[in-house]
Amino acid sequence: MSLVLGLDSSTQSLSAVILNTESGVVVADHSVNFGKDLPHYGLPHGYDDSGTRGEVSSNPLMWLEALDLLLVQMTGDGVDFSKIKAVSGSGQQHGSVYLKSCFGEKLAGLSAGSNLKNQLAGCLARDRSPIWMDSSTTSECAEIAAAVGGNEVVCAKSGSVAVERFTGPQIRKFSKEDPAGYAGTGVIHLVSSFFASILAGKNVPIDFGDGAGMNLMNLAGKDWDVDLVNATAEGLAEKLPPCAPSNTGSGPISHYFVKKYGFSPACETIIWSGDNPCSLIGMGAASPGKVVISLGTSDTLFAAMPEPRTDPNGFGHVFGNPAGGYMSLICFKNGSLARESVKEQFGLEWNAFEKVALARTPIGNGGLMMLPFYEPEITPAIDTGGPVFSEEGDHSADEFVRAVMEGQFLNMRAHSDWLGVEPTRIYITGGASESDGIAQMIANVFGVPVDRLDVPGSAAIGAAMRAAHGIGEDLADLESKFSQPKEGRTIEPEAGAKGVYDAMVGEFRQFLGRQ
Ligand code: XUL
Repeated sequence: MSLVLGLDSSTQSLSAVILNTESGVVVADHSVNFGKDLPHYGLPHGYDDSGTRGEVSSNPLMWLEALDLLLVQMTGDGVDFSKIKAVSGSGQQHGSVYLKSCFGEKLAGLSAGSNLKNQLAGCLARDRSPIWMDSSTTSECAEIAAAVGGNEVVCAKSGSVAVERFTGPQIRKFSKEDPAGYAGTGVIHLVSSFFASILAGKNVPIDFGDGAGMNLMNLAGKDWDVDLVNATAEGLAEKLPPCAPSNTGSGPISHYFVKKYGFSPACETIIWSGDNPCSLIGMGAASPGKVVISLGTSDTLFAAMPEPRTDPNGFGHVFGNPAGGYMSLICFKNGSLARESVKEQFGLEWNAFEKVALARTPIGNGGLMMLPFYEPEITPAIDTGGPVFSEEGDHSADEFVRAVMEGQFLNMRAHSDWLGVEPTRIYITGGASESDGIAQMIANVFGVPVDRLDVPGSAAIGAAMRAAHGIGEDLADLESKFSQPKEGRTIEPEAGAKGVYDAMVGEFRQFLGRQ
């Protein structure tokens, strides 16, 4: 039997899947929700957005406690970790963890008699981790861009213009606001490489997939870019772990997990990647051709790319593809966040987002359009202070539901043409992808059939597939077992919808331009 473990540390939860790569079966699927299961951190959605200038952060101690809790719960549910051959993981992208130089030594000496949180708390050089939702670093982005000769240079080197949520601008802000804390930082990890280091019991590299989301890595050279690193903060080169290909092995699992949870001392660890690069693998989209929309806390649209191609408007990104080559990604912050706001405003259940509610309103909402930006949006970078309608008046709950979804996917269509890919089919994943109403909306707005995969959580599945690939299993074989569309659940576009949305996408652009 060949079992591999994939972990996924996302914005709101930490999840685990175990795959049997011989039989093609998902044998375990567990999750700890930060808000519900660890309420004592006071972060109901896994993050603190109380900052007044767009700061959004999380608590690395909560992540550590979640890892122990998840493994305790899985043991309680009868999971036997001794058969796991390899483990890897997926982390929310861009978030950073600031550690003192003692981190590596502490990891090597962890005692199974205590827990991760108590043993590693003293190694934090900063008690908060800024995460991808943070938008507070506009001036640091401008400073970095100016120092290297403009945003065109940042984009040509790193695959993205300087972006508020990316790690480099976040590091610069920390170094300016807390010089002593920055000076006391020995190593800066991403969420992905932080967890990967804990599993390996030593500091491990940052992979090319997630590393590209920092404004620090040179895409072509696949290593830290000296100019960008120097423009970001003094002494940063010494604080960054090395960059490495995503399938890099980092040795056997730490003795902490062997003694405490019964892992085999021969279980191999593979370095982690970001959630979007892992989803690319989990969706079977590692080779160019498939366009994926992931519907999570944020919505993202991504695809493998044969050649790195950058967004002239600066909203899209190029990351490393964990299977080699590159991937494009566009992130829309108002994903589930906006859908949840409408649900809460009208006291609705999720089934309001199903086809049945949409059937009560016409395709195109009779010309009513919404800019669905409940939070400051990333793509495009705009803060409308809340949703904006094209027509004043009291709008019904049904009109709101249609308007938020049409607004989201028209915005996605309007901002993805730079990819130069005309999708012929779209694959969707993430919590909201189970909704037939949302799937139908995507099929209608893009005018192509929409498919879902048979397995849950593509980021965790992709992480587990990467673990198997890292110990020599064939990726194409893994894709044929775990990344197959659910039979009989393809959603076709409705007759006449494409024409309505082809016309509306131009009107949406104009409406956006007037803000
Ligand atoms: C991608 C991004 C988000 C996070 C969410 O650039 O910021 O999709 O990765 O976890």
